[in-house]
Amino acid sequence: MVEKIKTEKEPKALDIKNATSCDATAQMLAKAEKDGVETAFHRAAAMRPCPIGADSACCKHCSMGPCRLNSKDSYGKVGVCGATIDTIMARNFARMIACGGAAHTDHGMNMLNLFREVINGNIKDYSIKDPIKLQEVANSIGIEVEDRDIKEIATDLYKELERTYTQVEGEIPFAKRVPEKTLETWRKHGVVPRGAMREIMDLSHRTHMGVDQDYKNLMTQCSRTALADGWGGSMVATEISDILFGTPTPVKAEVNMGCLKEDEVNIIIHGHEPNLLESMVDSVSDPILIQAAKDAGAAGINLVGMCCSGTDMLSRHGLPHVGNFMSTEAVLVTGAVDAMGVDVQCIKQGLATVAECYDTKLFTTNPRCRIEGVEHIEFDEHDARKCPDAIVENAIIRFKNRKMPIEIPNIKNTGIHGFSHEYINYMLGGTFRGSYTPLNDNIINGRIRGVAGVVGCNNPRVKQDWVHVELVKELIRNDVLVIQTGCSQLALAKAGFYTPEAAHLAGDGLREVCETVGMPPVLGLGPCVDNSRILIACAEMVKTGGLGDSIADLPVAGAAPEWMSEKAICIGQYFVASGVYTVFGVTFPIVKDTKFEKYLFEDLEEMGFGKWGFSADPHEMAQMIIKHIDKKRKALGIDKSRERVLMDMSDRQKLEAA
Ligand code: SF4
Ligand code: MSK
Repeated sequence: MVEKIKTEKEPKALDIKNATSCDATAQMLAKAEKDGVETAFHRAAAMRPCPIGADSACCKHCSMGPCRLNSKDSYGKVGVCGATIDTIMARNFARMIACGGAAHTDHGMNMLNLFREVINGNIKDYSIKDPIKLQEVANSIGIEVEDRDIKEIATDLYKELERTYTQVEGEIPFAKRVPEKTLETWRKHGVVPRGAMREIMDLSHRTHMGVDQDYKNLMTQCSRTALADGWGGSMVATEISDILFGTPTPVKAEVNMGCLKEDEVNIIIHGHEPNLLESMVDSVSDPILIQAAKDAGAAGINLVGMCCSGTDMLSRHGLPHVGNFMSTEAVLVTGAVDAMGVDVQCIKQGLATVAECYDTKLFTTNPRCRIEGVEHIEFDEHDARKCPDAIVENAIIRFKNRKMPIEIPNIKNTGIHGFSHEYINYMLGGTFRGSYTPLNDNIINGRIRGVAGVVGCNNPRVKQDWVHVELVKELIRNDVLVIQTGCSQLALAKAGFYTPEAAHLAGDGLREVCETVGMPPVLGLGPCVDNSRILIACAEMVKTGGLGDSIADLPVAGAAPEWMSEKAICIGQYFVASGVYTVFGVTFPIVKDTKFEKYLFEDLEEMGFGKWGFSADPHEMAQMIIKHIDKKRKALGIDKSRERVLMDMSDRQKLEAA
């Protein structure tokens, strides 16, 4: 029996039914309680969020404070230095963007370093798997590709993309992919990014005590920094991962905790950088290690992904995925996990205690992310098998000595994942004349009302997965095509929306398109860093024509209904700065009825950007998005076409010919 964890205070009872709509997680939470084990769900129930902190109206940027302001006295009171509530909120918002952007761009820079070492022949375990993608990316930023060998192109691409991080003047390379009118707006407002290091440093400096005390000026640098992530660091991470590991194409895959196997050595990799998981695939396929597992009495080695690097491998290779952010502790409660390796981002420190309770071997692998008391086996791509092999060997030992009773929820969901922006092109336009024209045409003729990116985290302050699923249900029912990334993709995959058959849940127009093409009404594009794929899809829609001249003209919107991380705020800001209406759920880190709120929720749109929105209710959120899409359709003069969406035979033939 698992020893009961000592907590300072007994947690308040958790209402499991209202904590999660993921049945596997609910089953494991009930088991955790029986076993006396605490998870983030229990800690959230026991810990009330600080109301001042939640509104981001508390400043502790110097030791004259902390200074707390709130809406009641927001304009009658200032901090000791005189900072107003708008300054304090904007500075706190800016720090979230700087930190969230740093996480993505550091990940991207690591991928670029890996790319350089592969090109130079210093890393032999990886190679360029997708030379066509290499040529396309190089071509998109003006690098000559005709009659040149791959190594030459790759070397030039590396040098050019390094500027994404380091350049101190001028525009980052991927600014060339931005639609001209959107770029004009950026230039007008001075937000075209330089290198991410420069922008993050600049923004962090401004938030220091006694520097930028004009919320509008701060927000300009927030946009510039966030864009250095979306069209910079994150986009590099996505494109280099595709070049090195292959561009995703649709693949059938299984998700949920039922992917664990009682008679096999179960290994979970959880985090964000795909290279560790790529090398794990080699380790678990090694005949010597497989034999070692069999000698220990196992039927084999079962490698599964979790969180975002798991979503990356799910999309790219169809590797099974056992759950999203709020299930990372719960999955250990099965007792079936022999080892879990983690790299960076969204790794709860609480995993250490839960792993100890169930005798699971937990390993940190990245120098940036160590956890007190957890064994560290550093992953070094120059010797890429050392760390994964050690994780497998430890997992086999744990399997051999399993003492824990095992309970694996018997729940698995099959679906189609791996819809890169390139594949959307081929799928809708055909292999020989890939194009976004059929997508644009179906939006113009009203079969598809618009497109919504529903992305982001789980948050134990709301019922896990429920807000994602309710929002998406409502959107597709109203003919809005949904594209997804991150933990949101997993929420909908677990709810069974990733099959072509789920088209019956869509409105008539979207259903017709899905049935004709054979696609689900919800398309998964990969991990949270791959939100950059959504930006490229938006740029392609503008380039294809018929839907306006800038991203701000498109009938599209974004949502992160269960967000929790600073990365999510940075992502939200780069979508807003790119021209997209972006609605967040759970809570919004500002005080209502302030100038800063009006700036984010109204003024930015008037300046030619997108704008922020907030609702904790998925149905209201859906209506806000639909209203916005309809507003854009009206401005484009295509609002009447939805009245003529019923297909006749010639319409259907046109779709099929595409
Ligand atoms: Fe207070 Fe100003 Fe110091 Fe912030 S920077 S803690 S508002 S005195
Ligand atoms: S893992 S950032 S909880 S999407 Fe990318 Fe999920 Fe959000 Fe982490």
